[in-house]
Amino acid sequence: MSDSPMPPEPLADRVLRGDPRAIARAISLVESESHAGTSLIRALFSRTGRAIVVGITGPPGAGKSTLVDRLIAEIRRQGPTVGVVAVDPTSPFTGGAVLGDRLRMQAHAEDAGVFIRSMATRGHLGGLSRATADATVVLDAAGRDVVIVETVGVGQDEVEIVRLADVSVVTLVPGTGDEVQALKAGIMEIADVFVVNKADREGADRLVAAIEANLSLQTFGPHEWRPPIVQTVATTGQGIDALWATISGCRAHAGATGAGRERARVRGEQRLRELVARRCVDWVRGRLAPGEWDETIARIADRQFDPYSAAESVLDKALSGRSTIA
Ligand SMILES: Nc1nc2c(ncn2[C@@H]2O[C@H](COP(=O)(O)OP(=O)(O)O)[C@@H](O)[C@H]2O)c(=O)[nH]1
Ligand SMILES: [Mg+2]
Repeated sequence: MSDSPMPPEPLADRVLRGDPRAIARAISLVESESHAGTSLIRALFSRTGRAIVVGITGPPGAGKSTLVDRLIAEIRRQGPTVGVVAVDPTSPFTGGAVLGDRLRMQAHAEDAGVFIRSMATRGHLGGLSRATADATVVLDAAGRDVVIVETVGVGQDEVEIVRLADVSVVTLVPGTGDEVQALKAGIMEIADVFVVNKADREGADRLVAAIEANLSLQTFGPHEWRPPIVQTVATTGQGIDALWATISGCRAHAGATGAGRERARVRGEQRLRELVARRCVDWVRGRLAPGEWDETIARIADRQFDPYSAAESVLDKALSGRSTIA
């Protein structure tokens, strides 16, 4: 018998076993953009692709968190396990949204079949979508049957996050001009399912008609998924069973028609492009004189340098190994 202690079980193995503390640690690692986080994703990635990833987006206050809370209850009632990543860019400033989400979802705290995590939103542009994508990898690898990503649909980062979902749910509310907002944000094009939440309010039918009118402008092939519109009252749970049935139906449709495979390919390309682009930028920056990158940005801001010429200039310098400031 050896008296040397057993080596600690690798984090990846603990994640694969579904250990909640390992999941939490793993998500922190991928959030910190550390080398350890990257290694972890490398180890886990081949073990993913089983979970259904559902993106829930929409303007602040649309009732997304309330919907997610109800969806969790409905999904758990049917048996599957759930992982949730809640992303709210406003939280670092107000501190309110994330806390509210936490409180609401504490109802599930006793259920080992539910794992909920709020994402910090600090970091560079695109960092949020990358970290969120990696968090879904962790939850998928950990064996969560359904992974829900809640995000405020306001910017490019959020659109990117929605794109990583198998099923994207866009939440709108009557009487708020949301339909116009959604069109502006380009959210309309990425919706697989529309939710008209707060259907207890006046104007729900008008909003449904507006979305319908919008959809009728698009052409759908005979085997193409046409986004259904589901009316819900998240506070009472009304329509939640129909919403979950619609989400499941969308996923089944994607599997049957090959649309899911195509989406996975698009997603793969997107992630590859993003990582290659980031490395290229880092490489270029590394070949410039100290401070030259920031100085170039300042010159663009001051309108002394147009962005096209600036890009060409830094690329030329990096490729030729020369720098004006050096
Ligand atoms: N009347 C009504 N209020 C709702 C409904 N769903 C959510 N709310 C309320 O809307 C507010 C914002 O909800 P929340 O889930 O935090 O929205 P989020 O910002 O989209 O996550 C809360 O006060 C909810 O209680 C609904 O269907 N009807
Ligand atoms: Mg919320």
